[in-house]
Parts: sequence; C-alpha cells; structure tokens
Amino acid sequence: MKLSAVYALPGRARFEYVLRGELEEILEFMAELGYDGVEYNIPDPFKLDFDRLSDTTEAYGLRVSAISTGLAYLEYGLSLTHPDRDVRDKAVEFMAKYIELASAHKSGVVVGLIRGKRGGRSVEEARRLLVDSLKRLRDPCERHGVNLLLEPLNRYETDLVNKVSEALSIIGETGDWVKLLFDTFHMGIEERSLYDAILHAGPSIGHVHVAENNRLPPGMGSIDWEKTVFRLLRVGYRGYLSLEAMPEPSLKEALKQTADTLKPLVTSL
Ligand code: LER
Ligand code: MN
Repeated sequence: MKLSAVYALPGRARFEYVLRGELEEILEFMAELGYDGVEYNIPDPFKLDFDRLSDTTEAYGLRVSAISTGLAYLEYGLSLTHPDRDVRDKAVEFMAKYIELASAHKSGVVVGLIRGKRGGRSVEEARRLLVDSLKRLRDPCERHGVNLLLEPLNRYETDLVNKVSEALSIIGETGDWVKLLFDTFHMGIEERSLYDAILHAGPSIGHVHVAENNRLPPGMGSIDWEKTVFRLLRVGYRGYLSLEAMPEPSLKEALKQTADTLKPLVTSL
C-alpha cells in the first residue's frame, strides 16, 4: 500500500479537509516524509495546465494518486443527478475531462459530492440518473484506462449512496470499471462496523480516503489503524491510503502524524 494526501487547487469554494498552500513546499515536505502520491481536487479541469502540475509532482518523486472532483460540485453546482439535463451534461463533460487528465498516471477519478443529492425525488429516480450518467462515462474510462471511484458519503453530506451496500448495487449495474472509494470517516458514521465494511466492500475497493472518526488525521482519534490496514490487505487492496482530513494542528503536523501512524503499518504488514 502507498501513502497519499489530498491537495486542493485554488478556488472559491470552502472545503476544509484538504491541504492548501504553496504547492512545491508541500510536495517537498511530503516527499521527505515518504509519501508516494498526491490526490488533486480540481475545481475546473478545463482551466488548468495539468501537464505542468504532473511534471511538478513527478519532480518530487510523487505520482498523482487520484483526481477528486468535489470542488466542481461546491464551486459550480455541477452534479451527475441534477434535475436539469443541461447541468447533468456539463457535469458529464467535466468528468470526461478529469478522466482524460487522469490517464497520464492511470489514476482513478472520484465520484463523491459530484453525484449530487436526491432532494425531494425518489431513490429510484435519483439512482437511475446516477447510473445513466456513470454509463455515459464508460467509453472515456475504457479509452483512457481509468476507473471511476464511487464514494459512499455520510448522511449529513448527501442523501444518495451513503453505504457500501448502496455503492455495490450501483457498481453491479454499471460494471467493475467503477470501483468503490472507501472513506474511513464516512464509513465510521454509516456502517455498523468500519472494519467489517471493508470485508463487505472486498475487491471492489479501488481507493481509500483516510481520516479519523472526528475527521482529524490518523492517530488523533479512535480508529484502529492496524486493524483497518490489515483488513484492507486481507481483501487484496494494494492501492493508496489518501489523507483527507482537517489539516490540524497544522498542515505539516497533519502530514507527519499520518505518516508516523500509517507508514510503519503499510511497510511492515
Ligand atoms: C466529501 O466529504 C469527501 O469525502 C470527498 O472525498 C467527496 O468528494
Ligand atoms: Mn472522501
């Protein structure tokens, strides 16, 4: 398993659980601590020199672990299940561009907040729109050798796909080019047991976000990380553990705390 952290590219939307700041200083510090990758949360994939970002990342010996898309939802209100067809089309267009960018490092593209909310609609209706939009992305994914990463989120952030079982049922309809993104913070809220949920998700897990039960960095809450990593290994997961937590008490301490907690586990287990 490898270590990564989510960095947000500049934008207006508030999203607190990411690294922000001078990119090269952060990459240098991550490389020193033994991180392997960086996950970029990108508000607008059309307004970005991704080749330059990718070169800068590689210059520090790091890979792009995943591309996350929540800022396109928060900043522009784009969602794959929006009631307005034009907004859904725009969201699909953004996703196709993220997929193209992700092809450089064969990283996955996150379907987190950008799936949208059910609002007043029935589960069936919102779910059908989600499956339709995901299926429209099958072709770009296959062409670029990229997976989508469907992330169950806790009930306070969305009312559409909160649990592992719901994500697995969507994946059952789309095909396994859609993988499951297991976020330890969200699953600690929604699942009876975070650890058993890993076994339930099994080989569908394509990416992991790590944060404590209180959304602080690993080691500052009550999750048993040895058990978490052991269960992930047991289901054959060999990908990234990507920090998506409040950068407290400071960004650097959060990165160090996470590396101190997880690095010994991923290298010894
Ligand atoms: C949001 O809470 C989250 O976990 C993100 O990964 C979703 O885009
Ligand atoms: Mn997450």
